[in-house]
Amino acid sequence: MIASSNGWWFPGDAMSPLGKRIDELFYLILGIVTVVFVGTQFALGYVIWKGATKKDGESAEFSHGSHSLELIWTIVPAFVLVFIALYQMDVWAEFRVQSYYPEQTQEDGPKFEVTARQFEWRIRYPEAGQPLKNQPEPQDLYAVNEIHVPTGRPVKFNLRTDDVQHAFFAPELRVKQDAVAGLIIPVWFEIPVAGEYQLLCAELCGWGHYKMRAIIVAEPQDKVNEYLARLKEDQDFDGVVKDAEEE
Ligand SMILES: [Cu+2]
Repeated sequence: MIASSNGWWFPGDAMSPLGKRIDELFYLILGIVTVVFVGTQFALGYVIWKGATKKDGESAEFSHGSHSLELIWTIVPAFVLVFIALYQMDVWAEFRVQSYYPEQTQEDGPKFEVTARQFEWRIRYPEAGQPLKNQPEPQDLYAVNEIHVPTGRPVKFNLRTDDVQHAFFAPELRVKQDAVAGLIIPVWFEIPVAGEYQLLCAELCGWGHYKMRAIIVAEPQDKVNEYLARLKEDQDFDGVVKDAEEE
């Protein structure tokens, strides 16, 4: 608890609802491990103390091959592991299994595509009002190392890679997903609070791996629309300055 309150483990509080549940799982497992660790240390200390205070002439007790001990330390951990496996299943499904993603993401479909490449993140948005296609469309909008998403609603996007394996890692959102060559992987997150969030590459992908940093800007939907409109303006700009023409 000391480490977490000082921020040594997590980069601050989880900024997504699913991230909070992932943290809870983390603390549950940490609690179980703590109990086991303290328990075994005490047991070890007890055995050492027993041996050290043994009276002369008292023979040691050999427990090697004890059937009941073997049973206990097989069955108890098995129960603990099965419990964790069952307990975390809904979080896992919501995180990774597309049919369990929030309903809104199923209705909306992917909002943009993120393509990792050595060494940057390329973002492709469909034209306003159009669905995202897997093949680029002429009216698509492009950005590099900056993603704009609306706050307060689950957002799904497609993750791919142009070259080697990368990993989409948004530490504050507790999202980490590999980008694998040849696959289009749907990922989702939800950010309730407007702000800027980090995106890193979490797969050593080459000499410039450390440079694969980007920001996720969470803002109200109308701000996102404004941003996309600006992108479109920039992209459609043909280099001809109208004012100069008139002079
Ligand atoms: Cu990378």
